[in-house]
Amino acid sequence: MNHKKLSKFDTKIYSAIEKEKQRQEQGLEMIPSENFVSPAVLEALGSILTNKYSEGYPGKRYYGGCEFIDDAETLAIERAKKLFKAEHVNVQPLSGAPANVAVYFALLKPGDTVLGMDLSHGGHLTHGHPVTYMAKIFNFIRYKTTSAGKIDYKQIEILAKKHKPKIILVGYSAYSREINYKKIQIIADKVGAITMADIAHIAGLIAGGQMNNPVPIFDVVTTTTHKTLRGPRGGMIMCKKKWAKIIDKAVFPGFQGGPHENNIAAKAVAFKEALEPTFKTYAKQIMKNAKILEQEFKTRNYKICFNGTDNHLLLIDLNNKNLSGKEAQEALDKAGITVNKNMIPDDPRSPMDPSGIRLGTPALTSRGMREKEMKIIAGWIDQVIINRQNDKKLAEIKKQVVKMTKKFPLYK
Ligand code: DSN
Repeated sequence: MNHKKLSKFDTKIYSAIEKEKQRQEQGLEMIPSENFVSPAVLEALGSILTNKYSEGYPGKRYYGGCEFIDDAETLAIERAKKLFKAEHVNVQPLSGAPANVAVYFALLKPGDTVLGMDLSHGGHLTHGHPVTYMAKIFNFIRYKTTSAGKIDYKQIEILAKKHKPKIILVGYSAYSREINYKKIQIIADKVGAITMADIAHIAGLIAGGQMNNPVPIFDVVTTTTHKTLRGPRGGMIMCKKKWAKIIDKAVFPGFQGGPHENNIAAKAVAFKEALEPTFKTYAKQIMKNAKILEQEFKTRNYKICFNGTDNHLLLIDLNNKNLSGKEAQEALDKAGITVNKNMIPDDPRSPMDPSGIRLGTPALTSRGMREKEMKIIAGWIDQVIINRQNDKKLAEIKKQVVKMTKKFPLYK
C-alpha cells in the first residue's frame, strides 16, 4: 500500500489512515462482521474504475465506454453464481441494507407483511426494526428463538399461518447457530410466502462449504461482501430466475444510481479468492477458532447465548459477571481487543448499554491465528473483564496483545 502522493498532498487524511493502519495491526479485531481484505482486493478497490459512470447492466448501459466495465461486472456475476450456485446475481447493491431494501421494494407493496427475526434474538435492523423507514412502509412481524437458543420453527409456522406474510425472512447478525432452510421453505410453501435469506454474516462460511447454502432453495438471498466473504465493503442479491427482472429493476433505476464499478471489480477479485481451495481451509478454521473460544469461555463460567456457536460468532450474556456490554467493550478497547456491545435475547437494557458483547473470529483467522492463540485471547478477555477497573492491568494486557500481533503481520 503505497500512499506517496497522499502523504504529500493531504497530511491529515494520510495521518488518519496511518493511525488506523497501526490500530488494525496492533489490535485484536474481534467484531464478527469485520475482516481484512487481500492486497489484490485493495488494488482493485483503489483502481481507476472509480472514474466511470455505468448506469444499467452489462450490455444494457445508459452511457458509452462501458465495454471494460462490462467485463469486470460480468466476471463478478459469473464468479458469484459459481460460488453460491445461484441462478441470477446482482452485484450492484452498495451494501447489505440497500440490498435488503431493494428486495422489499421489488417484492412488496406498502402494507405487505414480512415475518423476520426479532433484533434482540439476532435479527438485523433492516429486518423490520421500528426505528427503520421500512417499518413505516411494511408490516413486520417478529419471531424469536426458543429458550434453548434454537430458531423457533413452530412459532414461525404459527405466525405464518396467522399473518400470511408475503416474505418469510431468515439470516441474522447476532445468531450463532445453523439454519434449516428446507424447513423454512416448507412453511413458506404452506402459506404461499416468498423465502428470503440474509446471509451477510455467514456468506464466507457458505462459500467455503462449511454451512448450509440457502441459494439453491430460497427465492431470494442477500448478502454483504465484506464480512466472512472477505471482499470489499458492498452488497449483493442472488435470486431465482423468475425474480431476476424485478430485482434488477428495483436496484436500478428503482433505488440506486450509478454502480460503484471499482467496488464491483474488487468483489470479483474476492470471489476468485473464495473459489480457491484454500478458502475452504480458511472458513473451516474460522469455525474451529470460534468453537475454541466457546469452550474457553464456558470453562470460565460465561453464559453463551443460544448455548454456543455453529458459525463464526459468539454472543455473550454478561449478567452473571456484573457488568454491561458497554463496560466490557470499553475495558477491552483499553487492552487492544475490539468487540461490540450487543443486545441479548429479550434484553431488559438499552441498545447503547446492553447486557452482552458479540465477538467473532473471521479477522483473527485471516491473520493466521489458530487454536493456540484463541486460548490465550479468551484468557486475556476474561482477565480484562475481571480487572476492568484496573487500568494498569489493562495496559499490561495491551502490551501482550501488541506482542502477539507482531507475529501475525497484516500486510507484509
Ligand atoms: N453492522 C453489521 C454487523 O456488525 O453485523 C450489520 O449491518
